[in-house]
Amino acid sequence: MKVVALTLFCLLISVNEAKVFEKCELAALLKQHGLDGYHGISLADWICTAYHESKYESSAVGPPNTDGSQDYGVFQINSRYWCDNQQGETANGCRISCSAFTNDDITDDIECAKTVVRDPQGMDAWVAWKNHCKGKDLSEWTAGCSL
Ligand SMILES: [Ca+2]
Repeated sequence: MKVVALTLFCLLISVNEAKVFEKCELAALLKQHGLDGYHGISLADWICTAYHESKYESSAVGPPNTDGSQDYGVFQINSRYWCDNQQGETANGCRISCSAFTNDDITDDIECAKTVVRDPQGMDAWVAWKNHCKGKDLSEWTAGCSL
């Protein structure tokens, strides 16, 4: 019985695929997938944003927003506008299920972030970026990383 319970526990862990990235690990991934300088936004802006949105946690799901929508993954992508969480109205701008943003493969998260930043409001879509990163010296966010 104990063995079964442990196996089930491990299975649940692996299905959930939760991952907290290291700063430089995430920076390398974002660069690899073309975010460094994408739409004029520096890699440090993206790292600063991801930190303040999710603390680099791939499985992060935010508490409901005032409109009932929720935010998903390292970039806390919103279900009202960008992904479908099967709970209410969505523009689903990235044509994807929100659950795709909570596993440890962030390729699709990155692609959706590109779509978000091409929208007229740009990086202002991320409240954490506006509050913590916009107009600041962001050199710390990529310091010490071999990129
Ligand atoms: Ca993903």
